[in-house]
Amino acid sequence: MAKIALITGVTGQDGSYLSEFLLGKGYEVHGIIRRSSVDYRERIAHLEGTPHFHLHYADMSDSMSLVKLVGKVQPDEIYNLAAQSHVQVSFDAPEFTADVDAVGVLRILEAVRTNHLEKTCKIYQASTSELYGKVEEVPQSETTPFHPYSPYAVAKLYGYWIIKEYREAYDMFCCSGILFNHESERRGETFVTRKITLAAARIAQGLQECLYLGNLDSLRDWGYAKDYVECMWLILQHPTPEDFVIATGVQHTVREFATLAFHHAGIELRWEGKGVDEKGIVEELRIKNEKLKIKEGDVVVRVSPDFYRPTDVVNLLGDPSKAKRELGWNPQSTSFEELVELMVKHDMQKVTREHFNAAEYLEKGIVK
Ligand code: NAP
Ligand code: G4F
Repeated sequence: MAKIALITGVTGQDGSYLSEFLLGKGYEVHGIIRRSSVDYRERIAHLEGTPHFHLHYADMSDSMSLVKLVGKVQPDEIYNLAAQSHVQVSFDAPEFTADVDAVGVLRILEAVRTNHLEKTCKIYQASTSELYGKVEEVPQSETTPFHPYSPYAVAKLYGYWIIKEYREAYDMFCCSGILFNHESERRGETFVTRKITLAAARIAQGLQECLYLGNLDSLRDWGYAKDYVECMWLILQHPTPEDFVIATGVQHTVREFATLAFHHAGIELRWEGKGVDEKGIVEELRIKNEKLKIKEGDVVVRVSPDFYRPTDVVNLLGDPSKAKRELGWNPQSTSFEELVELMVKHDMQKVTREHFNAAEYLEKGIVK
């Protein structure tokens, strides 16, 4: 009998990779989608219609929908990935963030108990390095104290503790993966890495002149999302329910990410100034394109305080020793350099495909 997995957040970056991973392992995969006026399912469009992949309408803010769905699907494993996952947005929509990211976890746990599945259904909770927030030690491990530093992180802290509570109170197999930032070609376009790779691709193709960013000094431990979803599964296959830090153990600044991304787009940057006055300037152009709007010496990156946060987490570096030792997971399968390169390559092609092909068709009168 194939194992049955239920994924909340199936339309997101991680949900899409996890679906592919579990289908590859022979699972029957069920995913929760929510109603929206625009059906945004680009990341899982290639899976729709394949056998063993099923989508259901429900919402993390709607207990009844979750209870009914868990009862219908009878999952062996639940991967709770659904969240309002943008830290800056959580300052603008803190109540919604708490409802989905904190109480939503409780609703999943209660849906499992209501359906009397607590002894058979394992639950993975998408916890986060944001829990360390205003960090109390570097690097951060499973024993580092938490100090959440945004409404998002505070909501996720509730999720972390309620998972632990149900594990201890009801002997449920539920665990947290404390995942550090992980990115990919499917990363949401307003997270800093994807914002940079898309802008570098647009600037290199003459479609944008300048990229505006916030805190360039912020340090992150960035890994590749495709590598990280394997860990979610490994955590639920571990003999005992435990929490794990998942990270690469290497950190870089936002500025370093931008320098490397522009390099792969054919633009060498140098940096001048400090704080809001810092600028990324074109040192050398290695691309020839008559549509290009920039030349050497032009400013292509500026700082805008609009992207500063009321409180910002600035020094994340994970210690993945436990995951390496107990799960046999390799934190360095994809290096930082490989990650940046693959994201830029993808976005260079995406920009060409979406813009120039359309423009060419328009010029030739193919599309009216
Ligand atoms: P993401 O791309 O933003 O995806 C979030 C998913 O949650 C989407 O499928 C979204 O659906 C769904 N969702 C949001 N609100 C919902 C609601 N009320 N009901 C049902 N579904 C809802 O996030 P991700 O990067 O894949 O991250 C997955 C999880 O890991 C999140 O919980 C995130 O907080 C956590 N995490 C991420 C990272 C990271 O670096 N990526 C690191 C640590 C932890 P729509 O498509 O309909 O919006
Ligand atoms: O890419 P970010 O928005 O990711 P952040 O805040 O680290 O959150 C992501 O990772 C968490 C894991 O640690 C997840 F839990 C969470 O769900 C999400 O996936 O910002 C990274 C850093 C921040 O310090 C931010 O201040 O980049 C800085 N930054 C600088 N300029 C910017 C920008 N961030 C964004 N989004 N946009 C900017 O223009």
